[in-house]
Amino acid sequence: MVYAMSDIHGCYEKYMTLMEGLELKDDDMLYILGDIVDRGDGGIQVIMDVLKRKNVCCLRGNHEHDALMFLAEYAMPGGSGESDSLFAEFEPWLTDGGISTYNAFLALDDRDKRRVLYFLRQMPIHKEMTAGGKVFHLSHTIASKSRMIHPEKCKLHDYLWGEPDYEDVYFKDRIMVTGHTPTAFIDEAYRGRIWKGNNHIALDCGAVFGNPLGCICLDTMEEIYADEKNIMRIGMKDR
Ligand SMILES: [Mn+2]
Repeated sequence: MVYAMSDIHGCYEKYMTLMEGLELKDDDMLYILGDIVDRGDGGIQVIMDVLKRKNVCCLRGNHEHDALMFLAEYAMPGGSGESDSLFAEFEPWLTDGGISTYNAFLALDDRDKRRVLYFLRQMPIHKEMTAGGKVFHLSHTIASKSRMIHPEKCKLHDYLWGEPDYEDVYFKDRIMVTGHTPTAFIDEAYRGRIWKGNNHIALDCGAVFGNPLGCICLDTMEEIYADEKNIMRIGMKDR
């Protein structure tokens, strides 16, 4: 089975509850579509857990991108040191939850710091894969349809900060799977739930804003939700 989730944003307990409920088998695959880090306190813990697992693939979100730029430059031995200008440049990231990742990173030993930076650096930007006979395009976010129908012209920015048109079908033969935009912003009735429609699947349930962390099985369209302690499954007939 192939699973996808997104926007853990440091919610380590919800992530662990979900992972215990999923019980990934050797031939299962879990894609995490970015924004593992920032806001909540446990983003680095989630990365350390992912590093122990073989069948989890993490795509880059805008928060990983900023974290990598800042941490590699500032928080490593031989970096630029206490630079006020760097702090000023990354002030939007630090105040949008980056400070919790920065503090957790500083607490790591040098070996783990290097492992985390390597992890952040190698994160793919987007993936296309097949599950249950359907083709899925996975990325943290996507830009408007008019840009995405020319993937050869798309830039990194489109996949990290793009604003999808969820009312538009981008491709008849593939489903665009994204995080980044909390589903309550697409339809308030879907607060805390995965949103599906128009060949889109939107995964960001807003876990860090008090909602469950959502995960979808792309083979069966089963939805799995976790809070800090409990797991809830919404069956396949709910497609
Ligand atoms: Mn994001």
